[in-house]
Amino acid sequence: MTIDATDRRIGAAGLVETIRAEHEYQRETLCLIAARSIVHPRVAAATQSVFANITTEGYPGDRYHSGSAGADVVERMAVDSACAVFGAAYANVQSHAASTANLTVLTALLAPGDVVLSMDLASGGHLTHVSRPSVTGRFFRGVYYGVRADGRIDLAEVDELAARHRPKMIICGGSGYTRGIDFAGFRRIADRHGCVLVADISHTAGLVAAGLYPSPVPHVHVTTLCTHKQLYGPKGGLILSGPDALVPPPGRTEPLAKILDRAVFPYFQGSPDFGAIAGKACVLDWVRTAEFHRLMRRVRELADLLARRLERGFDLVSGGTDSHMVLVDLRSRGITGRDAERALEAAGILANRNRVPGDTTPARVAAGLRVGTNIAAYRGMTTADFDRCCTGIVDVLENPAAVPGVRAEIAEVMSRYPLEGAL
Ligand code: DSN
Repeated sequence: MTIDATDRRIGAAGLVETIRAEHEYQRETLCLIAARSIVHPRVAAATQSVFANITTEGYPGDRYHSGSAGADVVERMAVDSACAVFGAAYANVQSHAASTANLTVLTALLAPGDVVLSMDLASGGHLTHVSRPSVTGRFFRGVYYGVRADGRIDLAEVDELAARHRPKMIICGGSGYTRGIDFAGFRRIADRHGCVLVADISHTAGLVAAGLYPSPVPHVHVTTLCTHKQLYGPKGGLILSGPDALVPPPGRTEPLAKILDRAVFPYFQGSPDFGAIAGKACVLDWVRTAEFHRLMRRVRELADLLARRLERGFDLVSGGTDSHMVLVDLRSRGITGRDAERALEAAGILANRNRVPGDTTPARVAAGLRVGTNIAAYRGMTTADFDRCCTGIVDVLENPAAVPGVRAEIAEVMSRYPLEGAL
């Protein structure tokens, strides 16, 4: 199935046809985009429920519109589940995405022009962590730590940069860092320099929930995440805090929880999306089950298999992975991330270009390729089939002439794995 991206029709019939075509495309495609998952059908139903009809502002028990009792119940449910899943003392479930959650936290805790120390984009940081192309980089002054030659964070470098630049905030976590993070070590540095510590676990939230990746919640002041990358939930963000929620953060007099609630509403947002909040309540309930924990173990198994297969011919940043994703450094192979992404797409395999440590190419080109296993695990791929697909990836990257054969093979393999989702 191919979709004509230049199709400009409008109207219901065209839309229905496009949804069907997209479903067919996703069904027959191997999606290894590390930032994606599949919305669980129960979650999709909750998200599209009558809660999507509600517009109201404020928090449970303190709304600005009548008839909001159901909204109060569903929001409290999502908050309590978020706290239970992540061992948090505080959760705010109203953010529309992790990007807005990050901007909310930055504006809640800093003044314009304050210095923030975060991971640089090429080493795996995120756009909204005060990177230069983002609004966050315009309002705050970013200084950046990278990774060592072995692809790992160097806490001595973080400490040294904090001593030199006196940041008000340190951010850890990102979208291209494949290894575990020493959140307790980051906290020691933050405390030494009197700054607030924020962790963004958008990419690893499912592994954190299943105890397969370190949790920042006991260690950092604020944790942000989204519910659509590794929680198989609706598009949306969460803001969490552990023991620090009940006390003032550095330089403030009010408890952190109060500052964060006020920052989400009324400072940053009006009415939240109650359909999404119902979806968050639903997915956070599922995340606590043995079924979800099994799924996360499978995500890790497939990521390790992917790393073992790709390391035979390619350089992997950090030499492997502790998460769901593998970052391939293509510089020694003479192809760019963009070329690799396009060749794989032609073969029915979706992955995305990503910059790698020390990358001098623009983000649109990038010298690396990021590959992740959330969707392959969710669709129940067997080890044998996933291994065949890994062979296909290697074949395409080594020889563009392999594309038609690999495309046919991927379509055959994926036809045996159903794809849930509304038609
Ligand atoms: N954060 C981007 C990524 O990791 O691809 C998408 O939101």
